[in-house]
Amino acid sequence: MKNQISKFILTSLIVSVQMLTSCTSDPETIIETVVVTETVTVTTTVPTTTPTSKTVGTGGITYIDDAQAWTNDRIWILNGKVVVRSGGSLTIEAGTIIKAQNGQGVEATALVIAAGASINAIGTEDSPIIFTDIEDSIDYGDGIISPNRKPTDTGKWGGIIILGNAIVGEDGGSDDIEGIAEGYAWTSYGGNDDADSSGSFSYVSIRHSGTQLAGGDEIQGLTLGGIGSGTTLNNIEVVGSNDDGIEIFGGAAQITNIVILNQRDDAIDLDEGFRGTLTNAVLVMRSNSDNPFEIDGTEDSTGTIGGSFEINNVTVYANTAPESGKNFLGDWKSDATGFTNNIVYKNIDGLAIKGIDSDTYNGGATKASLNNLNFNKFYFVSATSTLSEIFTNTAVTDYADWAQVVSEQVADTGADETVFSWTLWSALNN
Ligand SMILES: [Ca+2]
Ligand SMILES: [Ca+2]
Ligand SMILES: [Ca+2]
Ligand SMILES: [Ca+2]
Repeated sequence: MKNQISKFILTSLIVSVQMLTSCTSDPETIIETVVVTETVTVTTTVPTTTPTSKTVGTGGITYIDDAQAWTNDRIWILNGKVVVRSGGSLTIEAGTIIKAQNGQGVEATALVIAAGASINAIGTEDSPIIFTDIEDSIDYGDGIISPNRKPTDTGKWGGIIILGNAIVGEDGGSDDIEGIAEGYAWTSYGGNDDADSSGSFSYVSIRHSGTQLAGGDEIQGLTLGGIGSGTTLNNIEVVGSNDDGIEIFGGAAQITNIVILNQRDDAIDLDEGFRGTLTNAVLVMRSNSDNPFEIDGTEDSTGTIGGSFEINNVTVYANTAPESGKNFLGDWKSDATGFTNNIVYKNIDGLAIKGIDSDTYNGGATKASLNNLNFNKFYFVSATSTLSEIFTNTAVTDYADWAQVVSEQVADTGADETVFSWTLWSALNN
């Protein structure tokens, strides 16, 4: 502190000399330059004006109803449910690290963006936004890899829920999001606007989520309910979710560039007549993962609210040493309709598809009619597996029209992995 004062006085003297020189030489101006070469070494600790962390929430439910911004000059700590309600907005600066408290059950921490609210979390390839748990010691300057957390650590906090007003295949066209609470305005999602925007969510890594919330339900790393196509969703990584990686309830979201690593249940889970698209994904199973895809259809009992999904360009890294009853290769069920296209599976020896709902299976292997369940370009990379083994749990008989076993990956099939250099998955593998 003393040295800092000395520096201030020196600076003041220089300014004074220049002013005096100017005044006394009027009207002819002479500018005299004083060069200070003395080096001032600060040896005392200067108190910082910003705290190294800031806590949001008090352990119960905390509402954000205005415009808030979380910046990358401190660690943001979430404590309990932090809910951005309709009309509110949350901006998260590129590179920001957010850590969630470890509370269980009703005390579990989650970030909820309600329908009518917006999130603007826009990271970059060089500065992604990281959501993790409070015991993760990662700090600014550590890069993408945590010094202490393992990528298989799961269930340390709740997760992120974003809700909107797009069409949802549920009785009455709306629902309360599962696993968090019921009967609040902010838990409801679904409406009539498939072009609805909930903001932007880009270059975000979500880690170690999936602790049990109220009601004993777990939520996924990222839960989307009734999200419209006006929402920007791209470059999203979910690591170590204790439930699904991303679960989507209805809506028309268009999501690109996804990495799901080490989830316990399903990597991508679609429900309630999702009518959007998922494009370019890498899905990496651990020994106790369930499926890369768990796809359900509409839950509207009147049958009037349908909706067909599209999944394109995915590489699935299955697990060569799965636990008993784990690591299936996908489950399309409950009248799911949509198109799954250009999927590469690796590390699949001994594994099989869990099921393909025969009620809506078209077998046409094209998306000519999206009100059916269609598949195209499935590649199983294996030296030992056969198609009949892979499809043994299904009633499908014409799989050879759209699926093949290949000895190595065919060029330009599956995901474009070059876009994932910013992810933890890429850092761990390179
Ligand atoms: Ca789930
Ligand atoms: Ca499952
Ligand atoms: Ca699931
Ligand atoms: Ca589901």
